[in-house]
Amino acid sequence: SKHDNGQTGVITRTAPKTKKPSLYKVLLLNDDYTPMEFVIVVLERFFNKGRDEATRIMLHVHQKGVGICGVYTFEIAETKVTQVMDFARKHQHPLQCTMEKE
Ligand code: NFA
Repeated sequence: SKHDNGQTGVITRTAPKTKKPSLYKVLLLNDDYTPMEFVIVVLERFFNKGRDEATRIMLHVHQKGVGICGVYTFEIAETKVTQVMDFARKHQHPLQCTMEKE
């Protein structure tokens, strides 16, 4: 926007202010029943992970209890959570997916 330099009256232009969106981590939680293969498929299908990265994240969740699938703006993160929860329910697995602000 234009700003008047008070001393000289010279009009300068600064960059229009943009605001960076808040980011949200999408998390998977471990449970005792969801098959490892199903979790790998979730990471491949909904988080665009390759087989090796999907396996690494699944094993991290399995061993630590929780893990990050990706980081997104609010609306994208919310959509991922809904997609994963719907997919897990459809296949009758108790897998839980949540999001938290970074
Ligand atoms: N703990 C599950 C099993 O042993 C695998 C799993 C991993 C479930 C990551 C949920 C998330 N079958």
